[in-house]
Amino acid sequence: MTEMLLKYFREKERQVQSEKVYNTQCPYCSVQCQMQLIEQRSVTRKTYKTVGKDNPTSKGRLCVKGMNAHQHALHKDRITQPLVKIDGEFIPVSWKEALECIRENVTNIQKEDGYNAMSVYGSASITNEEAYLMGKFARVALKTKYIDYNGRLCMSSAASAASAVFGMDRGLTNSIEEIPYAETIVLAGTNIAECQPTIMHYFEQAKENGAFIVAVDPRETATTRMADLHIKIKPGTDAAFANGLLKVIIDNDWIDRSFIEEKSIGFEDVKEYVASLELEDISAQTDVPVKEIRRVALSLGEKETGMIFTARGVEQQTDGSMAVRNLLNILIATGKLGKPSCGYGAITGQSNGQGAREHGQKADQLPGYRSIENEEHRAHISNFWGIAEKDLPRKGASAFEMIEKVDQREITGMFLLCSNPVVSNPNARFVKQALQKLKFLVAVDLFKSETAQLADVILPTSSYLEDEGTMTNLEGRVTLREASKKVPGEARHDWEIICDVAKSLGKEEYFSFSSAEEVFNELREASRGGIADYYGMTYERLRKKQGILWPCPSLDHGGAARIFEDSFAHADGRAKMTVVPSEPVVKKEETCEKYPLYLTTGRVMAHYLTGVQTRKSSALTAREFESFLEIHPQTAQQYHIRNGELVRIESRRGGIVVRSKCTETIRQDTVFVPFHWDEKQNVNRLVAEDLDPNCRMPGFKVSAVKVAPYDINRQRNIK
Ligand SMILES: Nc1nc2c(c(=O)[nH]1)N[C@H]1C(S)=C(S)[C@@H](COP(=O)(O)OP(=O)(O)OC[C@H]3O[C@@H](n4cnc5c(=O)[nH]c(N)nc54)[C@H](O)[C@@H]3O)O[C@H]1N2
Ligand SMILES: Nc1nc2c(c(=O)[nH]1)N[C@H]1C(S)=C(S)[C@@H](COP(=O)(O)OP(=O)(O)OC[C@H]3O[C@@H](n4cnc5c(=O)[nH]c(N)nc54)[C@H](O)[C@@H]3O)O[C@H]1N2
Ligand code: SF4
Ligand SMILES: [Mo]
Repeated sequence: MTEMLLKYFREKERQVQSEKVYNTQCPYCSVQCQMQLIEQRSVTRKTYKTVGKDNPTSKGRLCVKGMNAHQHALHKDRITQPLVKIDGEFIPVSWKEALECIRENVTNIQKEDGYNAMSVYGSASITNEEAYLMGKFARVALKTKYIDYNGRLCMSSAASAASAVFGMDRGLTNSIEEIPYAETIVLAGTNIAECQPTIMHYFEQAKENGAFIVAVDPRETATTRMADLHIKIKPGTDAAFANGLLKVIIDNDWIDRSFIEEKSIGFEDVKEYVASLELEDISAQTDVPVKEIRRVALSLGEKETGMIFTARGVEQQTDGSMAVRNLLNILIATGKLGKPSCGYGAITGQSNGQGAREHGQKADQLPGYRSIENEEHRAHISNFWGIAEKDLPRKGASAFEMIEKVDQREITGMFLLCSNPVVSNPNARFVKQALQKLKFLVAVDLFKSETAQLADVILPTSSYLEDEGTMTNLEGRVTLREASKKVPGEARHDWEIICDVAKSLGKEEYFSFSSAEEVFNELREASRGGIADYYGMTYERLRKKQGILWPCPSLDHGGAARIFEDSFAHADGRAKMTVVPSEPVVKKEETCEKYPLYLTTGRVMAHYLTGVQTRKSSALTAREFESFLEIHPQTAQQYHIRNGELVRIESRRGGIVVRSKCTETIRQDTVFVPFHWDEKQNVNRLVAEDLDPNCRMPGFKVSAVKVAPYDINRQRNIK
């Protein structure tokens, strides 16, 4: 181009530039940072940038994922038309054809195999409105008991522990603003710096205020580096570690006797049990020096204020729910609940990790955190929905157990919305083989994920930029995600899709909504009087107040910042302590001569879950473009592994190949692999399918593996 032409275009670009602003919330983690996507148009091109918007939680901050989220939403691979698989190939069809295909197949399956042959697999990355509709869709439109969701693999341990101990399960028991004033903070199996980066600020402020911060993690992470003490625990032994803390606290009488007597039950049993334990044995079991156990106990026992936070490191274990309960035992014994800067936080994971577990998407649940096995709750909701109580199914099975039922051909059809179970469930190879046995699979997604590729029908959905609705963040704050961008092609919103399928099955009378707000208004009524009561919230109030913390039972209620100030949510008002054995009932997979190393799994800052979205983003992929094995240099040397080379990792269930990253930041007996990659890098091919008996959480954080260098030329292991 000549100089003159270039000048002309530059001038033109400058002249006709226009700007469009889309308000939204980040589609990724549970902080739900508010942001604006700014689209700048000129004659020659469109450019995008994302800026943070002030809000009570992240206060305008954004992390690298939020800043680049538009890259997947605007990606050319977005599905924009319904697809039906014909002779192994996806063919674009009209919505009418796709819905007719679904109607025919679902009707046939239910005729041949019964109502319960159809299953629904949902997600905590959808809005409250959609999560509510998923529950109603399964029970009313499909009349099946089989519905569960990806939150089972995420929040079920913490949720079941909080429900058992407090009678109520809300992410943070206190306002997030109280964190900076806590004198002791325990971060157990939570990597906030990489997984919820925009709330790190609260912990940094606590540190500036002189708090003693403890991080419990088998690896060094950006979070443990911020802590004053890093407990480099042996994977899977958090319950035993908590027993050690309880023992020291009780032996030294650092307990709050009046709190225990007035507000709890079960203390004497716990006291008796921990008295029978030896601190040296706990130290050997956890590989935590006695001195460190004493140091943490001293701080928790002596300081007036203190908070404990857990996430998946503690929870994704076959004893995850009990390990959390044991950490809660400490808060009860020391009276650190219901007071300023005294409380618990289960750091939720997905964008709507909290809300999506409250309104009926779980196998055993009805809206408002009601139970599907409670006669009163059943009568209330069936009456509200206008169906006979006898027609309301009973409880079904958990996410992974549904897949086992698919394998056994008890379930033959599945409606999957917003999840990629082939990559996110344990024993992934088994999961893929099982799903291939389905007579009919519908996947609602933005992309052709590894799971969607197995589907018979893929329905195109809208993204966070396009879909309006409420999301409940990690605090328990219900926020309204405004969305103003037009859907691409023929994509429809998840809530519309659920209603359209229900209508095609002849259930329009229960699913005739014309906006997300209408669905929310039904949800509010349905949740009224339940534990998670949203009745007092309206879109208008949520807008004005920038979100409301539940419970919010009436239109003049401001929401609850700190819960359990007067009493706990059980009928007797007391918190329940219970003995937690140091040895789990379902044993974690032990290492042996053949599989000598512990494998633990988790996340990196730049990628999100199964990576379907973040791997589409060039900015994020540039940061981390392939999976890796974090391994201690001495362990690497022992197995002839050099830094940066391909390694084959094998467990009893299969093998994957990833590149080594030698680092002294990890324990010598443990290796770490993130789970953001699929196919041959899918770490869940290695993970065992044992489940926590209380909440059916898989033990993602401990498997036994062996490692060896991988010779790419010979495609097999070399010695
Ligand atoms: N960047 C990023 N952020 C995310 C996500 C993401 O995929 N990427 N996902 C979101 C979701 S859905 C979730 S659930 C959260 C998860 O948030 P986190 O639970 O904080 O993340 P993880 O990396 O799974 O695990 C946390 C830590 O547990 C440690 N750990 C492993 N085994 C043990 C153990 O036996 N005991 C203890 N104490 N620690 C152990 C791991 O080394 C890891 O550093 O993050 C949310 N935010
Ligand atoms: N080994 C190991 N495995 C784990 C974990 C671990 O720590 N280690 N963590 C577990 C945890 S905590 C979680 S939360 C699960 C998550 O597991 P998944 O639910 O399988 O993970 P995602 O990658 O979020 O899958 C979401 C899918 O929905 C699509 N999608 C995105 N937005 C929308 C939307 O608005 N509507 C619809 N319909 N589709 C959408 C995406 O393109 C993607 O294909 O993985 C679990 N698996
Ligand atoms: S990933 Fe989480 S912390 Fe990062 S911008 Fe999104 S919501 Fe905020
Ligand atoms: Mo999660």
